[in-house]
Amino acid sequence: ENQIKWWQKAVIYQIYPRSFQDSNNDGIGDLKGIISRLDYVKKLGADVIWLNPIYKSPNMDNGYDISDYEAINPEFGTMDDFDTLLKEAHARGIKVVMDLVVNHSSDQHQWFVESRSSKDAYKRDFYIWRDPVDGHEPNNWGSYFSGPAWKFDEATGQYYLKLFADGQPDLNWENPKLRQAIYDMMNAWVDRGIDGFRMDTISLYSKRPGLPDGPVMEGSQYADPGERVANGPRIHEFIQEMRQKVLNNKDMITVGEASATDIENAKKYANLDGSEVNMVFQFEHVELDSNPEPALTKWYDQRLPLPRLKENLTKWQTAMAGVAWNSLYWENHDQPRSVSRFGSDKPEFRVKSAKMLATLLHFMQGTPYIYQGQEIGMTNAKNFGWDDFDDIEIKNARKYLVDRDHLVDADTMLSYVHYKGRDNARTPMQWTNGKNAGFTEGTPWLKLNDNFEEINVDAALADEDSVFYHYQKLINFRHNLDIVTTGRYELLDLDDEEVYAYKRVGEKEELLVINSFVEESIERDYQVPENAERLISNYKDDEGKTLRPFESKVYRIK
Ligand code: TEU
Ligand code: CA
Repeated sequence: ENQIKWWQKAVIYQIYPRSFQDSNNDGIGDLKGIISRLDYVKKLGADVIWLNPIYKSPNMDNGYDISDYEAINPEFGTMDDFDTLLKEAHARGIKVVMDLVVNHSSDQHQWFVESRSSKDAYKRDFYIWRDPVDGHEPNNWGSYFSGPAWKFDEATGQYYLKLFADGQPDLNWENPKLRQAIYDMMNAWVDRGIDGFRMDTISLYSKRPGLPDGPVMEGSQYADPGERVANGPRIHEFIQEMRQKVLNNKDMITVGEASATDIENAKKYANLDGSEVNMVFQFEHVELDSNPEPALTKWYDQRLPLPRLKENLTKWQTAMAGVAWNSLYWENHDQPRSVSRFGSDKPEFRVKSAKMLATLLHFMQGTPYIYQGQEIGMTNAKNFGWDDFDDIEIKNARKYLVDRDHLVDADTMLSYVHYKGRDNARTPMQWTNGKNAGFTEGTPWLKLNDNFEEINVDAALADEDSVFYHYQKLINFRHNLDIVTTGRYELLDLDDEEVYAYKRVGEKEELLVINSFVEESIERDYQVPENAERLISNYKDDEGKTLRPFESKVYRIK
């Protein structure tokens, strides 16, 4: 029998530092702000915080373009502030996970400055340079942020690969000197006392030899970068090497962000034998509601039929069991607000559906992640117009897909962005109903969601029926009820389009988890025995077979 590891019973709270809490009123969240809110995280009950990148960066992609991996971005504070944050978190029993962004750096990083300086620079091969082909890009790969995956550099007359923004050149993992430089940098952070890494775009490090063209996506001039690049031939070798050179024998928590990763690869990354990382973020369940036109990728505003979500999550629950470990998430800084996407943000259903989604996820097998604001049911920011967005992914979608390629008109794209855009999750945290929701006294770097007068932490803490206290209870169950970690997952009624019900089956007991996704009352008979104990629900009472709007309940059956 596998022994339960601490991170299999842990709940992780994700902090997007820019938008969490500003301490000096420059409109940008910072480390001192985070320190001042650690008691809040503790009250929620989370075991770990994961910080989005806080390193030095010109912020082309909000810190995912790093110009110095060993320096704190002055906007966020100093290294002393960071050490204080670490100390204060540890004093509260909270672990700290740092983002690790090493598929690419910023074009301002010293490595790239040297690399681009001449064709025979010592660090030339820290990045991926190719000659033009017939005056064009070296291959047909598209960028994740729309447009081509290559940028021409006048200085040496070559292109460099950049799967994301122009300012994010891809690092060349084939080069052992580069890999060693990354491991040295990681070890410096380990020595500082951090507790783990969330590894950005882990599936993209190993590029296929020769960088071959791919099939062009219908309606586009580019090949899908995910299919071309993800899980390349040396990827598991690289991760195992990293494990040996940095992480071995250390009780750290590691999660790989693995876009375009299937079960087979996930089983290797997140294998319980500990050879690579503890767990991965898989992307399938957040890509089911993508546009049927491949060239429009994620940009869409239609809901997916519930059976498709059930089928997908069930596949991951079942295939990983006993072999590897899942991460569980609805939200992060790249995803829209779950209550707007999978539940309902109508005032009469927001709290009910936010709790329902929380219960559905938190009784599954894996390590749950809560993204800041999710625990109070924050919603998508529908008050944003084209001039309000900051996110480069949104801006490039407008530039390439609307203005250059005319794949959709601007109004349709705006509707897609309101549904799926990343800025929905990046609006400042809503602490109070006062000025700028208590985030800053200055001018916030990104507009607030205009519903902060109703939806804020003060209100949530004052209401014993709030989404916040629901999450608190769920975290408690994970800590105290082993079956949440170990039970066998069993889906009920795949074809039911209105209810997502499943069981967790243990040796002596089982849990029955019932979640309605509809705004009406419906009838369902799950043959709940008389002596079943109702562990948690989003309604005060139980009407048995009648499920009220977004009703969610969990029975413990012995
Ligand atoms: O995201 C990686 C990733 O796969 C993105 O394409 C993601 O799918 C997209 O943002 C969703 O629309 C990571 C970070 O989480 C993201 O914030 C960064 O922008 C990206 O890497 C580049 O570093
Ligand atoms: Ca600040």
